[in-house]
Amino acid sequence: MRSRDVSKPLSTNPHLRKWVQKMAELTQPAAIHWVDGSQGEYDALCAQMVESGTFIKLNEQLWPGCYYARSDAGDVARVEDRTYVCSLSRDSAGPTNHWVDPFEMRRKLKTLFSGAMAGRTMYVLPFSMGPVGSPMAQIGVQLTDSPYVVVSMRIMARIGLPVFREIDREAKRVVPCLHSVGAPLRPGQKDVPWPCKPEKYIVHFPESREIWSYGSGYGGNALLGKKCFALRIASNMARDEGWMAEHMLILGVENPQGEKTYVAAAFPSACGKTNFAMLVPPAAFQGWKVWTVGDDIAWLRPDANGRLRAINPESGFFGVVPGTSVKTNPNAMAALAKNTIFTNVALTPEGGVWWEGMTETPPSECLDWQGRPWTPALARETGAKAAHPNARFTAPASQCPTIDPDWEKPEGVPISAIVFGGRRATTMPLVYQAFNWSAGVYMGATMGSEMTAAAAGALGKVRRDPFAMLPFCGYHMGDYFRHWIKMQRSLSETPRIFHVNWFRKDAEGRFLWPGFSDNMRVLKWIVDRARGRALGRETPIGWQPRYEDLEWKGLEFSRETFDALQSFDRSAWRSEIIGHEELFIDLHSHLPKELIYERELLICRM
Ligand code: TSX
Ligand code: MN
Repeated sequence: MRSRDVSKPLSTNPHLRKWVQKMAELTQPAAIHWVDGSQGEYDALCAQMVESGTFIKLNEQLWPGCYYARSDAGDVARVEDRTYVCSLSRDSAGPTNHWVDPFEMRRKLKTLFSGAMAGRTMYVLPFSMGPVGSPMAQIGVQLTDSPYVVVSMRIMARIGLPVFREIDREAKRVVPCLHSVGAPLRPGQKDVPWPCKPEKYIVHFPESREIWSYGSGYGGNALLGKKCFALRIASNMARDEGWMAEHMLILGVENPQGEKTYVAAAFPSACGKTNFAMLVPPAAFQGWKVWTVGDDIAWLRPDANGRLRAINPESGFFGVVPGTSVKTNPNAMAALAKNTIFTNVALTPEGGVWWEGMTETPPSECLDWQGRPWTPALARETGAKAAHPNARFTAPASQCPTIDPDWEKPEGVPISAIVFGGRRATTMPLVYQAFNWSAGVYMGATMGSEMTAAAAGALGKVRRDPFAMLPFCGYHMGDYFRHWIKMQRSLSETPRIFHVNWFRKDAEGRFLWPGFSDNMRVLKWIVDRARGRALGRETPIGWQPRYEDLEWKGLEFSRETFDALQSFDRSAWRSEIIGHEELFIDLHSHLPKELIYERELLICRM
C-alpha cells in the first residue's frame, strides 16, 4: 500500500487550516501530520516510538497489542498547582482555581510556545468527546508534538477522519487545544524517551474555550480531551447551555426481570470508582448484572421529556493500575489484557508487566517504573515500589466484558439515581438518601474524603471535595452549586440522590463493610428506592435502609454490625457541619441561598 502524504490537510475548514498554520508559525515544527485515526497510522506511530525508545513492545503471547512506557520521573501525575483558569475576571474563576489575567497568560504562553516544537512533528489530532454525531458530543482539535499523546487519545476518544468530516459538514464550533512537551530539538540532537519540561503550564481560557498545555506528556496534563476539555471547559459550556459536565461514573443495574436502571456516581480519588463502575454482583444475586457505561466522566442533559440522560464522553479507561487485580476488578483486568498502553508499571524479564496488588506473589525480579532492577527483597529492605503509585493503563472501553450494549447510544442513557461518596472512617453511614433535590445538592456540595498515604497532607483529615470536582470545575464553585440547584427546573423527574461510604471503621480500626461485590446490596436498595419500591427510615440526615430493607442472601452480616455501620452520632455530625461551614465561608459571596437554608434545616433536625 502506498503511504499517504500526512502533511496534506484532511479538513477543508478554513478556520481550522488557518489556525494550524498560525500555530505552526509560532511553534516551528519540522513537519505537520494530519491524523486520520486509522489502525495503520496507530501501528506506525507505535513502531516509531519503539524505534525511538519511548515504547517497549510487550510479549505478544502474554500481552497482545500492548506497549510499555516509562515517563520522566518528574512527570508522573496531574500538576494542580500549575493548572490555571484564565477567565476575564478573577471572581468568575473563584477561590478554588488558580487564576492569572488572560492577557498576561497569553503573553507568557506566546514566549513558551515560540519554537517549542522545533525538530518535532506537529500532529493535528481531531477528537470527538462523545459518539461522533451525537447531539451531546463536542469536538476539539489538539495540536501536539507527542506521538504518545496521539496513540493514547486514539484509545480515550473518537479521533481522525470521521471527526474531520463532522467539522467540515457541520461547521461546528471546535475547541482549540495546543499542546507541547516543551522540548524542541536542535538539528542532530538526540531525543530522550520521555521529553518534557520541569516548568509546566496547564491553561484554560473558559470564555474563548481554549486549552494550552505546556511541559508535560502525562495523563490529564496532555490528553486534553479528558480533564481539561470534558470537565473544565465543558463545565463552562454546560452552565451556559443548561447541561452538566460531571466527574462521575455511569453504570446500569439489570435485575432478573431484565429491567435496567442507570446510576451516575461521583467519588473523590482513591475510593475505587473504576471498581464500582465494573462491579461484579455476589454469587447469590442470580440474574443480576451491572453494566458499565463509563468510569470517570459523565455529561448529563435533560431530554425532550425532562428526563436526565447521560453519555460517557470518553471511549477508553485511563485507570490507576496499582491495586487492580482479578480479585478487586476482574472486568478491568479483562479490559487491559490486550491493546493497552501501560505507563510507569514494572517490566518483567519475559516482557510482561507487573504492579503492586496485581498478584499475591511478586515476580522474583523485574525492572521498576524507572528501569532499575527491583526484587521483593529490595522492597522489604527499602520499601521501594516496582510500579509508581499513579501508574496507569490506557485501554479501550469496548474491551470491558461488562460494557453496556447502549454505551454509545447518541442520546445517552436515562439516569434514575445519583450517588455521592467518600472515604470516611467515622460519621458517614453506609448509605442514606437525600430528602429531595436541594438536600441532595447540599450532600454533593459538602462531600469529603479522608486523605490516604498517596495524597499530600495530614493522614486521616477530611478534605472537602464538592461533587469530586474541586480540581475540575472550570469556574466559581459557588456558581457551580447554583447551576446544580437550577437544573431541577428543567427536569420533569429528578434523579434520586444518595450518599455512600464503603470505608467506615470500628473502634479497632477494622472496616465494618466488606465492600466490592457486596456493594451490590446497597446498589439494589438505591435502585429500589429510585423506583419507589423500597422502604426506609427517616433520620435527621435523610432516608436510611433498615436491616430488613437490604438483601443479605449469601452474606453473614449481623444486625449489630449493620447498626454500627448506619449509626448516627450527633456529636460527630456537629463537627461535620462545622466542616461544611468552613467550605461555605470560602465560597460565601457566590453561594446559592438554598444551600444556606439546607444547612439551617439540617441543624434544626439535629
Ligand atoms: O474499590 C473499592 N471498593 C469499591 C468496589 C466496588 N475499594 C478499594 C479502594 C481503593 C481504590 C475498597 N476498599 C472497597 C470498595 O468497596 N472497600 C474497601 C475497604 C476494604 C478493604 C479490604 C477488605 C474489606 C474492605 N477486605 C477484607 O475484609 C477481607
Ligand atoms: Mn477522575
